[in-house]
Amino acid sequence: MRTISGAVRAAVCGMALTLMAMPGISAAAEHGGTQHGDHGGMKMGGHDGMSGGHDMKTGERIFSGKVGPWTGEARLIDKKAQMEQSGVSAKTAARFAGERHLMLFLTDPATGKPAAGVAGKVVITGPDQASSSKATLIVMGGHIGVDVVMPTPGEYTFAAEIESGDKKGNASFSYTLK
Ligand SMILES: [Cu+2]
Repeated sequence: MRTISGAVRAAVCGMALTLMAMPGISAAAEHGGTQHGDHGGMKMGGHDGMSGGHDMKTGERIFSGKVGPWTGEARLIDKKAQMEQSGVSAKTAARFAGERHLMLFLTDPATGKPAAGVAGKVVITGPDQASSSKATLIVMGGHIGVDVVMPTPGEYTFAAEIESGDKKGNASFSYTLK
């Protein structure tokens, strides 16, 4: 087993994971406009101050292309910068230093609508190549995502595996942190 060093760490919000693991609730989130409520659940898991608006196409686009049968787009949000923009104190924003939020948007090319029922995992490898971590992508309204800690500058690679029923797709992309 590979050791996960401090260089790459994917933080998964346990609360959201629990909620999303229950099919009834995730279905309600898709149809009932309760996405923001679900992100309220994330708040309890420590994402305080994260507004429900992160489902919009915010952040930086780091990938765009085919992911198996879907059209995919990956975006990365700098949480500290987002916090600063939201007007919280510098001290509060500083708590998010090094934290990014990875979002994957998958759409069905036939309908242009978000792909239903997608789940996935992503392996993140840090600049030193020696450390990597595997994280579960959690359903969050219109995207699947996870918080990623990226403390050191350099190139990070992301290898995502997505599935929905018998459909599967892979995407690999990288991001250079300055
Ligand atoms: Cu999200």
